[in-house]
Amino acid sequence: MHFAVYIKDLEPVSALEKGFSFVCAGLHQDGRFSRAQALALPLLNSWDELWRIQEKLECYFGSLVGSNVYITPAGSQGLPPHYDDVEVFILQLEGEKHWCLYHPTVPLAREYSVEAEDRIGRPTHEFTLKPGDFLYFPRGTIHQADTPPGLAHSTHVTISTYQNNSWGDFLLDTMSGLVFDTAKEDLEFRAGIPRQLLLQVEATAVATRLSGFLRTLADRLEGTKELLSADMKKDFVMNRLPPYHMGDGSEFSTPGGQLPRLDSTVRLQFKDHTILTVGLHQDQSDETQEKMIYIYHSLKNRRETHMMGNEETESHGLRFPLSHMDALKQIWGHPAVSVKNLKLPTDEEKENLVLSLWTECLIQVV
Ligand SMILES: O=C(O)CCC(=O)C(=O)O
Repeated sequence: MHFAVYIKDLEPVSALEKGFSFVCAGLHQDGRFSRAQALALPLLNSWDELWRIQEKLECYFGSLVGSNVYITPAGSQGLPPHYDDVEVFILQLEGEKHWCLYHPTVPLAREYSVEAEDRIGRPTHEFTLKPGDFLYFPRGTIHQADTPPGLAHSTHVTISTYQNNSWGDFLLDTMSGLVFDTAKEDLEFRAGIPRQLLLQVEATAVATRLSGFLRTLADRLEGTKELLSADMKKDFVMNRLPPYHMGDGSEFSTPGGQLPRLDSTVRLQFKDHTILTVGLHQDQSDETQEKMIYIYHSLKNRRETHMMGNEETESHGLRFPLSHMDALKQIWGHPAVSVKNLKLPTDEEKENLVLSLWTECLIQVV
């Protein structure tokens, strides 16, 4: 039998006494699980440490990074054999944990699933982690773990990333924009589908027709400089952690240093926390939707809403017309640029651009 409880408000110590394993997600979110945090706090320097690690990893991978802490009593097992939809990094914090890893039944799985004992075969790897040991296994690896009998319970932190971050996801994210753009210029894409097509059961003829459209899209894609991202970029930047900081974080919300002017040289700061993307004008409801440049950043994100994906999460950033792309690429592509050399027609536009970026704390005068 496997027993695991996911902690929300439950008292972790009593869960352990009852022989349950407990799993706590989001411990880096200050104050969210005060009892569980108090129990496991001595194992890391602080929960801020988890914030620091996860934030660094989000910059490195360019993908959300979550964490769970698992505390399992001696002589027990929390979860049955299963695989996850994420890349998994495990750090053993206290006690020991015995692990068995198996060949995936679904390599690079896109979902979590329990796997029946009779389907998993013999372990490919079997070992025991001790405090300080670190383990990585790829998405889809079947695994199970138990705490050996004895006195001590086991505590480990699992850090995971790359959920819904495959080429397939990226294709889905960019396809609609590409079709939208192509349809503006290609009459064939705007032609009506045959009468009663939606009622047809036989798909062969339609599939042949669609593959022709896909070839057109592929050719067009070869020469595309800007891809429209539907959600992936924005979702990442909105849901990720803010930069790690010790103080009140005012350097991310209040612009500092000299105000940029035409004769200034400026440089981008917090590049790892900023995304530049092209999207459709979100306030326009008519059909002639215009493309705009969106700059999103995570400087003002809150730890408390990390990966919560709820409606309260707001995006922070700026919007510019496409005509500003070259100037923005200059700022993004060079360590420092002189404002008067920016590729914009007027000095006023150059100054306005750098002022907007400075107000959002994205650039500084050097
Ligand atoms: O400790 C366990 O029972 C399983 C832990 C696990 O699946 C994980 O850390 O990914």
